[in-house]
Amino acid sequence: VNATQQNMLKRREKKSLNSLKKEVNNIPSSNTFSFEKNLNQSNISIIAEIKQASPSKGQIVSPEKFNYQQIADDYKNAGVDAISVLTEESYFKGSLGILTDVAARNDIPTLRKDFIIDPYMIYEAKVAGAQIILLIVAILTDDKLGEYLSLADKLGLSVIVEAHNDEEIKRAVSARARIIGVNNRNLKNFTVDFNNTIRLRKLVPADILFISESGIKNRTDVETLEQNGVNGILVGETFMRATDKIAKINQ
Ligand code: IGP
Repeated sequence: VNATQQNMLKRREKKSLNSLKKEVNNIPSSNTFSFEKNLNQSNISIIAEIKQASPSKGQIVSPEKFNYQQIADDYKNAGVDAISVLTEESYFKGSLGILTDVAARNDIPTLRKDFIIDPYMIYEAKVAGAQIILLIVAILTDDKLGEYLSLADKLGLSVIVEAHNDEEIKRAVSARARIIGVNNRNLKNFTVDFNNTIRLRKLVPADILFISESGIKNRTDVETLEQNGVNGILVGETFMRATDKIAKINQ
């Protein structure tokens, strides 16, 4: 086994569920749910994403320019409400290490952005320092969705429940999601459509917080969403490509 292989093995060496549970018990319960309280206020909240690559866009920033600590500092200085960190390794080139570092460096709530399909990943998010997780309705059964929502609640994690169509919105509402996120990007053909999001907003009871995700490029987009009752936006690529992130966020 050469050095690179050794590193890869080390990286993939996972903690047992039991040791994760023990670590969770030692985390002080400060700051819990502060993101949700923020999202409930009248001005639109911004979740800025740290993402090196994506399936639809390939490499977004070169690995040499992917200084995630600097990016997190810029997001913090721009006054964003939360930082989303991709932890999925194959398609988005993310990692749990990035999330852990970003969460440790500042007090802004962090979101574990991944395809969560196991309670293990929820404990992992908590131990990494996340305050929010994403649960995608399309990849979970009703039972799992309910189970993961209660686990998150127990651990003091907020959940953005991602839905794409009428049926999934209904499932998210029945599961008692407090925050629903609609992805403007159609995952089958990668096209971006705000109209679908605006239509779905009307199906969600007003007391459930609503986040619009993906493809948001400028002030006009934000105003359109704001006028249609959106509480928060999730922006990745546009901020990742901006050389002056603080200026772009405050534009
Ligand atoms: C950010 P964009 O177009 O601003 O880079 O999109 C975010 O919405 C997107 O990364 C996303 C995502 C997801 C990624 C939304 N839902 C689920 C992975 C898994």
